[in-house]
Amino acid sequence: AWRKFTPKGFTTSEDFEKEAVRHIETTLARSLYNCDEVAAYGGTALAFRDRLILDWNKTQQTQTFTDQKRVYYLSLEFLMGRALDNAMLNVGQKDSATKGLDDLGFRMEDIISQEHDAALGNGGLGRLAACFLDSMASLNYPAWGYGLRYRYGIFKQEIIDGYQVEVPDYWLDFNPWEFARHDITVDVQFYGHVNRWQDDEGKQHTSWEGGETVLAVAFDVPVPGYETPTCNNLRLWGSKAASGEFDFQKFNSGEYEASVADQQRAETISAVLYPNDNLERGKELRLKQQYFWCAASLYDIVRRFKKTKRSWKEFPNQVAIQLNDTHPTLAIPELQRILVDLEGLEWDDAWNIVSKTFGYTNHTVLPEALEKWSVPLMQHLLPRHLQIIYDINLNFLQYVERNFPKDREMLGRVSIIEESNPKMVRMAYLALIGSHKVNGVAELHSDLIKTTIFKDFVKIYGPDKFTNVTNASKLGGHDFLKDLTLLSKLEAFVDDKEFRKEFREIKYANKVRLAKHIKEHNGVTVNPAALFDVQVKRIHEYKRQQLNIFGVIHRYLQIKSLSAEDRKKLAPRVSIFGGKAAPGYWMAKTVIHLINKVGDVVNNDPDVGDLLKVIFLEDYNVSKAEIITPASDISEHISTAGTEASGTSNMKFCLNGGLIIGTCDGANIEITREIGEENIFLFGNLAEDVEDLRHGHLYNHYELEPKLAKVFDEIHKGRFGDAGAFSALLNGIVEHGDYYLVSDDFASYAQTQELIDEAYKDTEAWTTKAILTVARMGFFSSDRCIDEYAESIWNIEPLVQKKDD
Ligand code: 26Q
Repeated sequence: AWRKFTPKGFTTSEDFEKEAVRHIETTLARSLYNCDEVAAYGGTALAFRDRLILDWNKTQQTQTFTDQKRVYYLSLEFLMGRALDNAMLNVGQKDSATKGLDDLGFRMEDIISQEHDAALGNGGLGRLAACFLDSMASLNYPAWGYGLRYRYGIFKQEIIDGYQVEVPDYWLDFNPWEFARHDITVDVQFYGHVNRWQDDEGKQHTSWEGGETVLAVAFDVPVPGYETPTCNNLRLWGSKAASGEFDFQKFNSGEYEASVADQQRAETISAVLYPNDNLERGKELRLKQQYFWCAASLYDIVRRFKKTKRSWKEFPNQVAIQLNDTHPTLAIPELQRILVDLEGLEWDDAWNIVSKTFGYTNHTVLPEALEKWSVPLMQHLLPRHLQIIYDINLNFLQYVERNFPKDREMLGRVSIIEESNPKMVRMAYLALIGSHKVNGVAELHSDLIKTTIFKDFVKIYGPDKFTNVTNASKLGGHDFLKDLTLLSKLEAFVDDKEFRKEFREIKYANKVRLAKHIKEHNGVTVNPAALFDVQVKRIHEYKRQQLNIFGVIHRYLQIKSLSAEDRKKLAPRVSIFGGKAAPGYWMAKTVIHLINKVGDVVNNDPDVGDLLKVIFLEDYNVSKAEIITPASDISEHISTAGTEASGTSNMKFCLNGGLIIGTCDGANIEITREIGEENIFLFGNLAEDVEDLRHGHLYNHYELEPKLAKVFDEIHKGRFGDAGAFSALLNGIVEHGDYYLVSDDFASYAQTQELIDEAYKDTEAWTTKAILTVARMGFFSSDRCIDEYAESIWNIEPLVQKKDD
């Protein structure tokens, strides 16, 4: 609505053209007469950027003047995707630009696709952070994101001979959306030693000295809200050698190579995003990244606070800091260090401020994903922080001892320090102890953390420290429907013939578009009338892509066993997979290989034809999701119950008129409650039974489910190439306890897939399910989610700007 009052810059296609051409000719120094799509993208992006910048400056100025409480969202990942389409959607005037580009001889779609994805994230956690930035701006919250400016985002995936190959993602060649602030820098210290002394009045002082310094340079990215003048800031830190590192001394004394090496070592810190999703492996460089980013962000936040001349007591009334998982946990001892060592506060006063400031979001209960860092490594890299962590722990354990004198075992269980060899710092415990609220990301998950990993802490702090904020998703430009608040009104149209027809036509058109993409990239012709069955997400054993591909093989064997006559009764299906495996995760890579091998066989079998196609889409990312998600009839969210904290693509698919097959896990449970159980295909064992089933596998003899045994026989016989390539995958299920319960859930899964075949044949009933699903998804808007954080964790209010005259 704001836009209607304050149209800054161009409002017509002619004016847009003028602006775009001016940028192409001057800012980009390109002559119009060899203007290609790259230049046209540049001109368009710069024209819209101009409009954003004015709002951005204004918003920041208003936030400074008003000086109300702000929230800082600390995340090592922001999976933003492309910015131009979003800028056009939020600013308005996309139609003028489309017309203007058309006059210049370009198609908007081609111009949008020139932009490189900002792929600074792995998966769900990074995408959630991007949605949150969007909603915080759209709802006018004074909010900043803080992250790292990786030179390389998540790798690009190529599939070569059915194997994943990783290619570096250099994305910064031309990025009109960032502004280097060479004047905004922070010195970040590493290594060195701790000094303690007493001053004349007998007061103890501690300082951290020596070591090396790396410079953090701010790069700012505007974050526009939807139909509002609020434009927030995402500040990404790049690393650079501090002056003095690459200095003339070394240079002049002939140590040129050494000084270049110093410089490169500094720049390495922000060079690359770690491509692990839900796995931690204590690498020193990762810890350096974490501290570098926490230290720079905290310095920046404190600097801003100090300008207001308020007393330190007021800090938590002015500043909320949200920790996106444990990755930014070092911000806790860092703020304590600033307050005690640099600002001279008493320990208890400082700790009171620290623990009121932070909130911690947990995104996993998987034991292999819980962050731990070795004490010797931390001692070496961050000696003062290790001391502070020990002091935090000492105070905490004394408190526990006073309150639970009879439970001596508890102290070892809840200690921040794990007494292993080497000793380890448990980051989740530190994050929890240093925060005023801890939240899980879906109801089941929030319940699970209270009964498993944080069980003792519920006894210690009481249940109120723990809360749930169910994840959500944003509706973007390519989505099926744009306004979530209007969604529920759709329900009234469920019987409207015209509407139902249009609804189906949109879905069909989206499937045609994906079919075209598949033809171009995979060389396979798929029938858009077939049921499109999609599983796109990071490849992980707990997400069970293996269950899906075994189900596909089962389907293939069934088709082969039927007469030509009986085959005609089957429902045609396209099974679509996509997702990256962490480069060192061999089992996940094996699953990708199997999917591709099955595709080779099935797609070239003349007996099968349109009845089944198996597609692996290369390099799944945010911009590909914009083509894939709206084209699905069924998507798969089939994690072993209790393992997927929430999932967010499940919501995205439902919002786009697709149905889902899923386990009773993560947000699937709440989706079911919202849309009605008649509109979702649930199957499989429940979370409460998983532990006993696993236990049974380990201590009793277990039989493979018979249909799955047939599938394994065919793989063993070499039907999909060398069986040896898949032996580890099969043995994990047959011999090593089937940790993810693939066999236990197989019959239920296969049966549910048959139900889906039947349901899809009834087009009218299917349409009803799909419409009701979309209509009932309003709860999963990231606007709702952000309002919950603002109210129950951050205690902040929106800051609505006055209308511009
Ligand atoms: C940790 C240490 C060292 C290197 C890497 C990491 C690391 C990186 C990324 C650990 C975890 C992640 C990402 C986790 C993630 O994406 N979790 C997902 O978060 C979503 C948003 O809450 C949930 O919907 C998903 O269920 C959850 O898996």
